[in-house]
Amino acid sequence: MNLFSQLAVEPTHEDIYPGAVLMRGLALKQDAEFFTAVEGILAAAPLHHAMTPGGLPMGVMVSDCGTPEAFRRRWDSQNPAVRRMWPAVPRGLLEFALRCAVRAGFPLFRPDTCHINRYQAGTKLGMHQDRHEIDLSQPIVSISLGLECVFLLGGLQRTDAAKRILLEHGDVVVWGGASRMRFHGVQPLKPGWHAMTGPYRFNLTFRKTV
Ligand code: MD3
Ligand code: FE
Repeated sequence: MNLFSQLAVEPTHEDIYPGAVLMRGLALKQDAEFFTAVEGILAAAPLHHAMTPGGLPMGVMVSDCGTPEAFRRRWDSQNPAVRRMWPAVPRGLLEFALRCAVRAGFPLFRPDTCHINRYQAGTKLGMHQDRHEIDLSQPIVSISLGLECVFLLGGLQRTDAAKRILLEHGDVVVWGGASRMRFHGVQPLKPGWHAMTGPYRFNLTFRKTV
């Protein structure tokens, strides 16, 4: 654990690359409120295994909340895990995501979904681009809760060298502009225990998808 980041009085503001802003600890003051909101979402929209484009189950478990319009765009008659309408994005989370985007220089961010990833020991996320959203001028806001991970941030080509970034409980990253289409992934999670989330890491990503 990076003790410095947990003890810092003020959140940081680090430009990793143009358009990629890391604000360590920005969610710490409201971490319990946010985790309670996550538990509420998961009660209404249970976690299920993410599927590869080829239809194979992935290690990471996922859920979503958001608007009916966003749900309709994502709804997949082939995927029995997602039958029910999504719950709305909880107001506290939505307002926080908007404030994060403004801080990072994206005052026009209008998210319609919050996607939840849950990792446990050994779960990884291979290098990929997020290209399913329609309006790529809109950034993605991400909040990490629970166990730390090593995040890999690459370039616009899959083979570009990647930076390794430690993401810890309470860290917020905004990805937009020239960094929106960077390849990225998560290294296999190390086993551990977090006082709030137990053996898990949660990542919330707020997006505009419609
Ligand atoms: C970097 N999630 O759900 S944070 C994903 O930690 C995803 O669970 C990771 O990648 C996680 O798709 C990473 C979010 C993130 C989202 C979009 C990005 C990082 C990004 C776009 C460009 C660069
Ligand atoms: Fe991604």
